[in-house]
Amino acid sequence: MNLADNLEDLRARFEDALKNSAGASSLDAVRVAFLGRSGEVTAVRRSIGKLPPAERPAAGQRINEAVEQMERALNEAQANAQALEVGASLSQRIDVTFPSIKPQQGSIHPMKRVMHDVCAYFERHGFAVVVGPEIEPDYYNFDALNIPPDHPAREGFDSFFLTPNLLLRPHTSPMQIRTMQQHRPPVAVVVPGTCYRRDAVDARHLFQFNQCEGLLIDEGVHMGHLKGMLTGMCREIFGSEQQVRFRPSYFPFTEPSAEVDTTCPLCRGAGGECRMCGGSGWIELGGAGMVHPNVLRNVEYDPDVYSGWAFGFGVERMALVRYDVDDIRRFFENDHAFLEQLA
Ligand code: FA5
Repeated sequence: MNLADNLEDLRARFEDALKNSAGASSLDAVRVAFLGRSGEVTAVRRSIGKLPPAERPAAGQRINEAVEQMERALNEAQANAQALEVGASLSQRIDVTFPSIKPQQGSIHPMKRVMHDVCAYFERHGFAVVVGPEIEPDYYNFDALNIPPDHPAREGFDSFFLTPNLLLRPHTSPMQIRTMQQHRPPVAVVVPGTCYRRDAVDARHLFQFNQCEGLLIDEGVHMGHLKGMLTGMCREIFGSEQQVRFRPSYFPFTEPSAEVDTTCPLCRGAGGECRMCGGSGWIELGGAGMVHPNVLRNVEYDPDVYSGWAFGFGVERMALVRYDVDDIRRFFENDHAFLEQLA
């Protein structure tokens, strides 16, 4: 076959191949087979070397023309194929009833929700919400609360000291003093806030936790008011079915003092080997009592005129009970699956 016949044959086969290919990938295969570096056109080009030198330039030009035509045809076919593919994808039906992927949504942390609800309960009863510093000197944490330096009750508040006289507050009770220093009676405040203790962490203890403190001072305030308010708060937070008991206790800053317990959320009062309540069937929610006359004197309130009560409840402990959680550490593990269940 001479060069002209060769080129004619090549062009005919190329056109057939284009016609028979469907889609961008088979067109690309045609391009490789004919126009690629080891394709058929290259083989024809090589045959130029066998021609007499005088015929070579004309032969080269004919091949180049053929290649240009083939490339044009290929580009056109590729553009058509692409347009068909886009058209096909646009005409695909969209099922608008198909369930969509639910976006992850944040929610208020369960501890914060309890804190908010406790504050809301007291606000409804005329209390103001106040907050105070997390770093306090000895004076506010202990001395002014009738806990002098050598008092054994200090050991109950195993604290993180920053300097010999400055510590991360182990309870919210310092705010009793700060509030009474700033206001004359009547005083009615609730104090939510974070506290820190060097406690060993277990199912009901953290080293960083939250308390809600309450303080009411006026003339004629008595223990019955305290019991009524705390019983109402527990009903609101846990519902009326949850059992709550008041147990005589001791705090240097209240007299008389009580601790408030509720049925253990893990064993539901059965006790035994329960790792939450240690077998008692109850867990402690907080402490409370009538403000000690010495504390009133420390802020220059006359204990013969004014009386009052205070309480301090653990917020995570309340959340344990409200949400039926088996371990207090869960609140700080940032486990989305757990938090989503309570959202
Ligand atoms: C106090 O902190 C007193 N300030 C409470 C008080 C206030 C009594 C006003 C009288 C008048 P107590 O150490 O018992 O008390 O702590 C109160 C509550 O805080 C506990 O019942 C518990 O619910 C919570 N709490 C204490 N330590 C931890 C801890 N390590 N982890 C989680 N919660 C804790």
